[in-house]
Amino acid sequence: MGEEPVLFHVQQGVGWITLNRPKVLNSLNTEMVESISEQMEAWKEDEQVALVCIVGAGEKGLCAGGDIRELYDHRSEGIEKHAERFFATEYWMDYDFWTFPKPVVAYMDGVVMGGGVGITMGTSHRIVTEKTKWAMPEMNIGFFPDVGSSYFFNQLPGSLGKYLALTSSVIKAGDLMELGYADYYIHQEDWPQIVQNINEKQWTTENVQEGLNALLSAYAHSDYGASLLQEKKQQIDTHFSFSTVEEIVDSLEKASVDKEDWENKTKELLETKSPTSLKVTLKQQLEGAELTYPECLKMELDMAMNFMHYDDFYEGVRAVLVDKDQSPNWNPSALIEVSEENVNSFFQYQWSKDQHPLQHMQK
Ligand code: QUE
Repeated sequence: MGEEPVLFHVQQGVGWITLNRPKVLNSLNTEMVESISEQMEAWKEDEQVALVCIVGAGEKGLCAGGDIRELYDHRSEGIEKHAERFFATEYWMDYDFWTFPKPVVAYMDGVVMGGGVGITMGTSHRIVTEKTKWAMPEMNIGFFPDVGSSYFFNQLPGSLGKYLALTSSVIKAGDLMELGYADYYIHQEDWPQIVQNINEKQWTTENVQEGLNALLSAYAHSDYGASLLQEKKQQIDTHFSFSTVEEIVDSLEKASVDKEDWENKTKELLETKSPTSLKVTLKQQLEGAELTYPECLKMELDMAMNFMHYDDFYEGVRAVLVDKDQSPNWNPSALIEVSEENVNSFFQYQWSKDQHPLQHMQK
């Protein structure tokens, strides 16, 4: 493996993308999202490429998210320029995958979180394994679930999207298959054989649809296990249907009969999160219900930029990724102290006239 953070090669009609920073779980930096976006634009038109496959280097998984640590290190100089370039390009890259006219295989083995979810959500052949661990974990670091989550969480039934957004819960293959966030469940040990089969064939626009479906179906299994979310769906729908975080917490508290029950544990989990992040994220999910995918990305870019001026974000990154003490001091520390005005301010970012970096995103 070379030192490049992303590797590209074309073989037998397949464009391969390998996220290549295994030491940081292939987390995405500006250089990576720029080069992937450029390569996808080129492959879109390239007749030698009938199919794209994206994989992660190393044993741990596809991608842990954005390189948030890198952003944090820019906090005292030029955070704005840096953040704008990173988030705008990352969301364009997500949009490139979402709108790509050829099949894209995403091998979602191991950790698939945050930015990794953003890449894979728009791909056509999403493969999960018994090792897949999937989450939008941003609520752990005083941020918000971005990369299109205001769109794709709103596609889930009932209040499952709000639950996943607010709790940052990690889910696995059974849930991903049942939710429609994954297309094929395979056993991890079969992946090398699948790659070999892909490499043995010359892929063309004519044979790719049928050939790819047949190849992956031959390795797909249906023993992906129970959907744990479906088991809790009724409770989730009851307690997360509200439009304020206070009502959600209240509802869980009133329904709890024992400290060890799901209601109390879920309430305690919410209480570990930044009160501001919780309120902003709930509003984001409510707004997203009315928006298209590109409109969601535009809203999220405004939000991401506003989060760069918000202390809880730096405190969350410090507590989880830098000092790793896992005990952030949120400010304000209680839901009641977060005003509606404050929440609303996260949705207004002042680009100069017609300068929103995603203004030309269409569909
Ligand atoms: C929330 C996040 C991220 C996170 C943890 C969170 C995130 C991210 C990583 C990360 C990066 C490199 C690593 C690693 C984790 O963790 O975006 O283990 O080596 O990139 O709670 O948003």
